[in-house]
Amino acid sequence: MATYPNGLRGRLVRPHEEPPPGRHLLGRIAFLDHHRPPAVRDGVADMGVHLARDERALVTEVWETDAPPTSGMYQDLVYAHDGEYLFCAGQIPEGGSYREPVREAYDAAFDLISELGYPHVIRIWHFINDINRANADGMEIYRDFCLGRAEAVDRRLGPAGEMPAATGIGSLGGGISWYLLASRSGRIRHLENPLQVPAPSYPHRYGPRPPKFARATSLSPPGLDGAGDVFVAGTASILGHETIHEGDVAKQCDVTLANMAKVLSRENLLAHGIDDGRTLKDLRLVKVYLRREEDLEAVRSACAEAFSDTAEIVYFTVDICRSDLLVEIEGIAP
Ligand code: 3EB
Repeated sequence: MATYPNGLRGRLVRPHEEPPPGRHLLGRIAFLDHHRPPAVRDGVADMGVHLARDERALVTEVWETDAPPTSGMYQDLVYAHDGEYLFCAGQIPEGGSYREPVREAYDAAFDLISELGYPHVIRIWHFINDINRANADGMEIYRDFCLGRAEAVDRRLGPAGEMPAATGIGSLGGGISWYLLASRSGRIRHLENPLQVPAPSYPHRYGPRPPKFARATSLSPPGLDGAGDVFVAGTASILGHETIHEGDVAKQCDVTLANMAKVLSRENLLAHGIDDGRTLKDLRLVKVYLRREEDLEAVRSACAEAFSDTAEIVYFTVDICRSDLLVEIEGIAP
């Protein structure tokens, strides 16, 4: 189980499992076989994401900290904050176009972050139903989503505004479910991967506006050296900006793992001014997304070899933002 030096820790648990003594539940994301709207449930900021095809896949992600949180609703978002960390989650109902509702959802989250005073966004996840399908105007839903996100980010942060590590992946229902973590005083550094074009600089052929996220984000307590916790974004078989090894899941796994290793490497952290390093064996709370159920054994054996025996790893069969991608992996290296 991952223990983060700064008090924030994510864990995968069974539903209704209580936090350890002295720890508090900041937020809860249940991966379900249906979706569940964002709400405060039993005093906890909670949302259910439709990501499980059957009961075997049900799992709950909890974010725990050292201080008791205050929770509530802000517009359509559920949130909780403890003085140092903010968790916030929302769902955008299924619709013919996501550009505007995504812009509005991001606007609401930016407002919440500034009102409550948690300016450093650490990590964002987006689960997008029918991600590869066309919207009402014939635009792929992922591209439609990226358009709204880019406009919201431009408006708040300007065109050079930096966004944290993110995941943008398919889901099985519920429109777009998304959540984020932010910090009040933590030191946030966004990392890129020298093997990959930064996503915000992807060329136009991938959509009218590029995806806005960093390859990884490091969260360290102020005043302490080192990388702290490194949140690695959803990572895939992309070199430069191009998908590599179309149709070959084993090779896509290899490139994905090599990309993750590169982002975490001492060489890369040094290039970002951080005197530290991580390896794949440090990763915890690993989420693996695969497009085809039949690839599970191949992906599982690649991951078993790459990651630590003690890492928590979950597998979800969902669509991935590019139709030629078969696998995407994320994790956290404390
Ligand atoms: C990629 O590297 C794969 O749109 O927020 C990974 C992580 C991907 C996040 C997002 C997309 C996103 O382009 C896709």
